[in-house]
Amino acid sequence: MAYIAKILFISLAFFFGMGVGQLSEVEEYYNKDLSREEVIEAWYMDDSDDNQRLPHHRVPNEFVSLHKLAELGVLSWRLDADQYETDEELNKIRESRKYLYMDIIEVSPDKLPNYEDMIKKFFEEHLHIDEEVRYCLGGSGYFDVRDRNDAWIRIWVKKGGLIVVPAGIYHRFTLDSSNHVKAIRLFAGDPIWTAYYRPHADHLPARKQYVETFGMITEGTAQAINDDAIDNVDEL
Ligand code: KMT
Ligand code: NI
Repeated sequence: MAYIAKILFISLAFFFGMGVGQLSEVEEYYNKDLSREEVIEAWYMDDSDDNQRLPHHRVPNEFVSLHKLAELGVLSWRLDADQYETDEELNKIRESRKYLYMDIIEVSPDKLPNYEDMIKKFFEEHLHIDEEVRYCLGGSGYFDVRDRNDAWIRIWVKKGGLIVVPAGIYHRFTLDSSNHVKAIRLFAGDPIWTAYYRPHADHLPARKQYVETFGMITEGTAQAINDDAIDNVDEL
């Protein structure tokens, strides 16, 4: 499907008379997106209360594009997780977004203290007054976020995927059936992990700010926000 979309996109670019140089830029941008989609996939969830670690696709599937996620303030990158200790791309993201703090969390029955409690807490719908930034180094997991109509979008983050869940968005996390994830937690400033559970967080300034910023956004603006975030990083 993605392949067909790519061919179509490039044919259109030709049709509209882009030069070869321009085309390779377009293609490079498009390839970047396609490759990001290998480690970050999103879809609307079904309504079943079955095992939270199952994918919960709707029938038929309803995938959600990374641009659509950006409309909700959810940003993402793909990086080389095997090089995270010396990765210039990661450093650029950290510099431009001020993620000075970083640590590693491993979620699995034998690695995380209070595993059962933590797993329950992660999956309760909540928000934070700061961004939740996670970079997956191994394993995988699901970040679920609410869209503007309060429907759940499931975001599957795998090795190499870096995700920014914006301040004030209602969300939750669960492991998938692989039962293991190792991730870097990034934070701008001194880390605050406090979760405010729904509905008690509705009155918080961070929630109001989120709704104001992303509640009525148009597609064009969202695209600009995401492009701007990625460009800012590339410029450094
Ligand atoms: C969180 O805050 O939900 C987590 O840290 C989940 C584990 S990180 C992949
Ligand atoms: Ni959270």
